[in-house]
Amino acid sequence: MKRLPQAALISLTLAAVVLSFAIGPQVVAGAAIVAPAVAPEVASAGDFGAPQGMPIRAVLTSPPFVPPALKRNYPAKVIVELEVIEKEMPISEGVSYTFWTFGGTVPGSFIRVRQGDTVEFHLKNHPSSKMPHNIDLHGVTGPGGGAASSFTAPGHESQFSFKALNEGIYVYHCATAPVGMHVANGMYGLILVEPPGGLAAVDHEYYVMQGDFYTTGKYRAKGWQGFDMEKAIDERPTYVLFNGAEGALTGDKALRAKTNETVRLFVGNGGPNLVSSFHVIGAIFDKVRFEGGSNFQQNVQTTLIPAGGAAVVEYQTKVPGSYVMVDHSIFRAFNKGALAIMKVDGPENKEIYSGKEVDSVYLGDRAAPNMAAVSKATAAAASGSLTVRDQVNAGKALFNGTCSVCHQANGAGLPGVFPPLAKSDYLNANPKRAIGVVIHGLSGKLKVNGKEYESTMPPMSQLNDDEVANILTYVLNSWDNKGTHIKAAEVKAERAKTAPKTGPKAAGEH
Ligand code: HEC
Ligand SMILES: [Cu+2]
Repeated sequence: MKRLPQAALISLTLAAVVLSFAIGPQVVAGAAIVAPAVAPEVASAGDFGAPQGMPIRAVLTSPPFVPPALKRNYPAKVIVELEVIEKEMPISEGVSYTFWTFGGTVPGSFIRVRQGDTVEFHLKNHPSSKMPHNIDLHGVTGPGGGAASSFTAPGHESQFSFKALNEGIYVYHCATAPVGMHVANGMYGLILVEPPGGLAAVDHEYYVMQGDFYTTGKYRAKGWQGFDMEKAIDERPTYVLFNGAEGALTGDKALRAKTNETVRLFVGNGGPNLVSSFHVIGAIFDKVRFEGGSNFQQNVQTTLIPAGGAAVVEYQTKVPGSYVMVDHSIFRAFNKGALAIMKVDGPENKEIYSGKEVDSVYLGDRAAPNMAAVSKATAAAASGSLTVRDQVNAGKALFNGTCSVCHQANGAGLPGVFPPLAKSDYLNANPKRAIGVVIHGLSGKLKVNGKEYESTMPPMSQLNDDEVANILTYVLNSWDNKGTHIKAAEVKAERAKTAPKTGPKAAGEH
């Protein structure tokens, strides 16, 4: 081929492309210059004849796991049995929520079939359920995607069949009225319809799905939280989460890989309201099948995943460390929970990256969460047995990542910029005044331990009353400070007041 003139080469290439559409990808094998925008594994059509062989029971997996590749070369009858279970589960540390689930998890069980398969779908609704439910699979061709045929009362089962005509990654969800409420309670998942030749082999496949949640209480307000219909209609989520709970994919539940491995993420977005700007900090997606379609995009930093949509994201791990997955609508990541971690182990690769771990910079209290101390304090407060020790332990976990960014982990501050909290005469002269500093922020001239500061501390109003009380109790009992303690009720009273003007300008004014 090398000796052919340019024009001949181009026409040959074009012929190969045309042929590949007419007959199949095998025709162009070896023609490396042809870089079709269509993955070779998706170009072939399915075989849509009658199902062959014995019926097969589908393997379903709970997130973040994905059933193994099918490796089947004929269309079969595949039986899927999925049970709806309404259950209370943690949505954040010390916070519980009554989720409605497909298979007991949020997102629901992952389903994997082959293009051309006839799927016999059995939807059960557990007898303990209070609501009827159904299922709409976006991989179904037919009105309602199965919803009309699958309305199932508590304690009942319904059945319908469909042929998986189109390959791809599809969202399924409940479509029982009020639909938004069923989806907001966690009723969604993914079904993969493999192309007949399967997907290219990779080292890891994981299942991650985003959803937005609406609770009556504030973010991280402890105890059981109900669904808030008004917030949902206004599209003001309390939580935005991967896999249904804050911390579902962090700490020892982080996704794992080794260096120089290939990773494939099936990333869905259940919504009900938000569109996800899915991003992995420190990784570039080698390949994205955006919107779950057949075309792919290469070298992608952030991919948009619509509500009720999904993408297949692939990359190679090269440098070890913690890779933080976020919705890059970034308040969702750091203030509503949309944060997951993939931990990559292996030898350093200084040629590609010379730096250090991302943990402390990006993650704060989410890197090595000791949120158990926080829920212990909450439980103790509820039962009236809260000790200063409980508050200090909880406060320490919260201080790191909230206050330590500026005042430093040892409370020493930064000369001329952030005043010290350790042995601070300003703090110790009037410990209760610090409540207002945290809630309303502080700006203007300030003297701490003989040194002048004129800067701005933003209000930390995202913290709830317990959190502020515990953080300040920790601060006041550390680094040779005076050692009093602050009660949640005192924080509540201070919050009710309007922000006082401190010095020449108040926080937020310029
Ligand atoms: C973004 C940086 C930043 C963060 C985060 C921050 N502070 Fe501050 N803090 C400041 C600055 C700057 C001042 C001084 C403001 C001024 O000059 O008027 C200050 C002042 C203070 C003071 C009074 C002065 C002193 O040293 O005693 C206290 C108390 C305090 N902060 C506590 C906290 C606590 C508790 C947290 C966490 C809930 C926190 N701060 C988070 C920047 C920050
Ligand atoms: Cu439902």
